[in-house]
Amino acid sequence: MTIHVPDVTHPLLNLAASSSTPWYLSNELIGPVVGALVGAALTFFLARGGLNRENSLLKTRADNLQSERDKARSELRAARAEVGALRKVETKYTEVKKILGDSSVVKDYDQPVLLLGPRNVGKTSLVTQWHAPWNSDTLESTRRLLTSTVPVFDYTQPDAAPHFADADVLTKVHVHLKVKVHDFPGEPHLQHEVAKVARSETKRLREETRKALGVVLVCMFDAEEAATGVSSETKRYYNGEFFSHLRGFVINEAIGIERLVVVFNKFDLLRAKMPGQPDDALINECITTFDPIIEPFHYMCNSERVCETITVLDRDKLRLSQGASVVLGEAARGLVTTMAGPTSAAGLFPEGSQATRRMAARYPRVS
Ligand SMILES: Nc1nc2c(ncn2[C@@H]2O[C@H](COP(=O)(O)OP(=O)(O)O)[C@@H](O)[C@H]2O)c(=O)[nH]1
Ligand SMILES: [Mg+2]
Repeated sequence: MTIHVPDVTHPLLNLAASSSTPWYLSNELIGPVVGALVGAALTFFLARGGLNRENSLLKTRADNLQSERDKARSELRAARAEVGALRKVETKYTEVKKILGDSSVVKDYDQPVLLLGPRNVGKTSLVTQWHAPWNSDTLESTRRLLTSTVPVFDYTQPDAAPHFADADVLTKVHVHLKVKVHDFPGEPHLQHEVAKVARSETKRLREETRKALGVVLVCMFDAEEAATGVSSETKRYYNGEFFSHLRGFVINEAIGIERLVVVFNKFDLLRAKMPGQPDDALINECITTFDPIIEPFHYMCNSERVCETITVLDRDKLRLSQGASVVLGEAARGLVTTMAGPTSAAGLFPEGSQATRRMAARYPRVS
């Protein structure tokens, strides 16, 4: 049997064999171990220092985030309160808007109408027929300008105007169209008033409606004069000075003439003077008699704006009265057409009761 003897050449065995110091206390072994331990300790301490720093940074960040969150929370609370308050305002505003929307605005537009003609021709009788056809009082002669308004047409425009209390709310507009009648005295020496009123009324109407409208002239004649001859009163009233004065203002557009309505009043007297003649022939008789007198007007306004009609306005014979509503319709036609449209204007006239336009056919168009 063979006994195996360890190989004494192994360094460790050799070491142990060669010294009295135990092998685990030898310098060769301790040095690296201590080095490793010191290294590990250093690494440990360094790493711990780094972690501490990181930790405190994280803590600072966490603190910051928390205060930001608190701030955001309180802002959210404030914003919620504000939203609540605004909702209340919104509810109130919606209610107010509805009430404003249901309300309406009233607008009045007046067509100026100037009644012209010598004394006793029937100017005041015409106004009385427009206002109170049942009134049979004897009229006093008109010594000064009398002005009054007569309603002619009302209509409603939906969503037409911003409400004065809130421009975002559109409200209905109830429009009242009227004629504003100026009943002048028939004396020629008081005629300067006519041009003055025509100028101020043209200006007012254009400003109010923002349309190129003008005044309506109603020129009245005593139809009986077609049989008896034109009276000196009529000739004196419609004199050259009167026309040239007006013409100056028409040319420089201070006066706009919307319509010229020629009225042959007291037609009952003409019928009595020329019995057996149809009205149509009598109208032609009037045109032949009076047209030369008002001829200068034809050169002041477009002939399309000229029309003529017959009237009987005697309050003693109310049953026979005729034509007052035709004159009113013709006077209002321009304003109603411009503001409410041609269909509304057509409704102003009962079937077949419009003025004729025979005089206009005798003249060239002027603009
Ligand atoms: N026969 C008749 N008389 C009338 C007619 N129109 C008015 N008159 C009368 O004529 C007179 C003068 O009328 P008025 O209206 O005061 O005329 P104005 O001076 O132009 O205002 C009054 O007595 C009226 O009754 C009519 O168509 N026929
Ligand atoms: Mg009068």
